[in-house]
Formats: sequence, C-alpha cells, structure tokens
Amino acid sequence: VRVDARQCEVQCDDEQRVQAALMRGRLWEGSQEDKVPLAVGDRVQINRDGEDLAIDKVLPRKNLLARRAAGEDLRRQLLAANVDQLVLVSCFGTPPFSSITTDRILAAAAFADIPVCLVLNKVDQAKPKKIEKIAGTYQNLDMDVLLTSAETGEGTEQLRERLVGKISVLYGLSGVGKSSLLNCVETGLGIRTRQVSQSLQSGRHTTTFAQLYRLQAGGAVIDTPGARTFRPYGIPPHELRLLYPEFAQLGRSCRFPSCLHRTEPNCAVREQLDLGAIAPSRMRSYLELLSELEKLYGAA
Ligand SMILES: Nc1nc2c(ncn2[C@@H]2O[C@H](COP(=O)(O)OP(=O)(O)OP(=O)(O)O)[C@@H](O)[C@H]2O)c(=O)[nH]1
Ligand SMILES: [Mg+2]
Ligand SMILES: [Zn+2]
Repeated sequence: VRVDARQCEVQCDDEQRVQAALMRGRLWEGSQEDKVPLAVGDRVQINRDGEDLAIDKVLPRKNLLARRAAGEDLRRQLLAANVDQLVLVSCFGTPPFSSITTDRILAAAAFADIPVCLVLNKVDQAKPKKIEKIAGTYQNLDMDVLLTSAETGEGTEQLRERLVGKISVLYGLSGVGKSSLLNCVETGLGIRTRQVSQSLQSGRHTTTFAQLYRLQAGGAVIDTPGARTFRPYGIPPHELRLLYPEFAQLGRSCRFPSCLHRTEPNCAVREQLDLGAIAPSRMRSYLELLSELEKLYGAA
C-alpha cells in the first residue's frame, strides 16, 4: 500500500492494520531494469524476519503502469500495479495544460492495457472556450472526460462516482491537483498538498511516495508523486500508431499496412488530418514521441 525507496508498507488480506515491511535483496534479481521492483497495488508474499516483516516475492500482476526512470533511458520506474483504471489528471493554469504530456501518459496506459478516465482539473483557471476545445479533442476519442475544480468542488461528485468500488491510480504532472482532488472526494484523508505560496518552479514535489488509500464507500485510490515530464517505458516505435485509437482505426485504410503516418504515400491518417478530422495536437505529440522512441529503441 506504500512504496518508498527501500521501505514499504503492506496490508494483509484479513487485517485493517498497515505494517512496515522490508524488501529482500532477491526481489531485485528478476528485474534489474527496475529501480524499485515493487509498486503500490502489488500483491506480495511476506514472512516474519525476527521482529520485522519482509517481502519475499511479488505475485503475478494483472497490469503495470510504468515510465522511464528520471535521467536513465533504459531503466523502468513502476508507478502502480493491478489497477482497474488510471485517472489521468491534467489541468489548466499552473502547470499549463500540456497535450504532449497528456498524450504520452495516454499512450503508456494503452500500452499497459489500463482503462483511462481523463480529469481536466482547475477549470476555475481557464476560459470556457479553451476548456471546451481541449475536452472535445478527447471526447472525440470516446474517452471519459471529467471537468473538475478542487477549488470550487465542481465535478468532484462525478469523480467520486468513478472511484467507488474500483482500484484507481491518480497520475499526472506535479502540481495538477491529484492530492487536492482526493482530499475533496474523501474527507479525512488529509493528504498534504502544495501550499499556494510555494512556487511550482521550486522543482519540489509535494507528494514524494505513492500510497494507497481505501475509500469508505468501497474501492481504493493510489496517490502518486507527479513528475515534471513523462517518458513512457518500453513502447516499440512501430506499436505507437496502435496506441492512438483514432490512428489505429483509420490506419487500416492506409496504403501500407505498416504505415507510420509520417511521409508514406496515400496515408489515410494524414488525409483526415488535412480535412480537420484529427486534432493537430494529437499528430504533433505522436510524431514527437515516435522520434523519441526510435532514438531509444531503434527504427524498424
Ligand atoms: N485554482 C485551483 N487550484 C488548485 C486546484 N486543485 C489544486 N489546486 C492547487 O494546486 C496546487 C497543487 O496541488 P496538489 O494537490 O498538491 O498537486 P499534486 O498533483 O498532488 O502535486 P504532486 O504531489 O507534486 O504530484 C495546490 O496549491 C492546490 O491548492 C483547482 O481546481 N483550482
Ligand atoms: Mg500530490
Ligand atoms: Zn498512414
């Protein structure tokens, strides 16, 4: 239920109580690519080690949300495991809405096969026209989009409805309001949030470890520390086109079945882009991420 650099907390199936547990060195053996071989949401086998509890083994996962570790191209940082959904939080104001970041996290969720609810927070900080345009881009992809404000309470009841009875991970850049939203949804959690006076530029993240909180109405939420950028882990470049749902569908009409929608002739995706049926921001984020993945993992 909580993972810090070397220290974890676990909760046994038949107990309410949360206990500290050590990680055995052997947990690293099978997963050298991982900075920490455990994620909040993992089911683990524990044993007594004298006074202490120790984690012996991670049980097979239903799914795993991950990113590239900060400053390390080839290592993986685990964000959450065994979740029913990702609540992807983006916002208006500070930090400004970033379609590139949002689309990167969406691609990572699609790669991990995790359903997404997109939350656009701080609607009190933006003009209706801007909110409508951005929400529309994602609603056109058949995505569940919620408009919220942790400041005014708008949309937080709808968010609560989405969370009850499920295990959800909240993820998004630092400062978008993940912890603030959770405090709105469930009184009594008392999660620390950034003081208004603290500048975002300080580079400090308010939430510094991932933790799972049980909801009184059933279900649980995992609050995570946000980063300043998001770099997906392990996506083969040629698979990216399948992780953009609108490209995956239209791509079947491209002349070449393996079309990357870049410069290939008779590309159905680019035709629709020119006709205005595909949001230019989606194409921009796709091309940027595609080049980055090719640099990392090699072009096909
Ligand atoms: N105006 C406005 N401010 C908000 C809203 N939600 C959160 N904030 C403010 O945004 C700042 C960051 O909120 P946090 O909840 O700490 O953000 P976080 O996503 O948990 O950040 P990390 O823990 O660093 O990942 C705080 O000063 C909040 O008061 C909102 O809907 N409107
Ligand atoms: Mg936080
Ligand atoms: Zn194409």
